[in-house]
Amino acid sequence: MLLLISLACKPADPGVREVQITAKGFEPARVEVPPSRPVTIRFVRKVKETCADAVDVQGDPVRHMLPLDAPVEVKIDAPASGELSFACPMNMYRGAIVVVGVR
Ligand SMILES: [Cu+2]
Repeated sequence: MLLLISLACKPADPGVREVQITAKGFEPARVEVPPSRPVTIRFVRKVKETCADAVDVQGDPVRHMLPLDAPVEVKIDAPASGELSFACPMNMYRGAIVVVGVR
């Protein structure tokens, strides 16, 4: 019983950030992460009609397809500072993974 309770109360994984793709693009378009740590960005496309049916993340050679309503996890290594951009294949909708905080 205690185990069940502790599982139910388990906080969301702090190493995961969720970005939804809506008719207006990536929301949030600015994702803050701690420096020099691996982080998972979970993209979820929530709208059927959008050109953001895939995402390119800076420094990642793989284009990640984003099926409707199916979360896609992209693992990145946050740099010590600065940011990594991400965008739809046409580079119309854009966002950034922004490093905040000190090492
Ligand atoms: Cu686009």
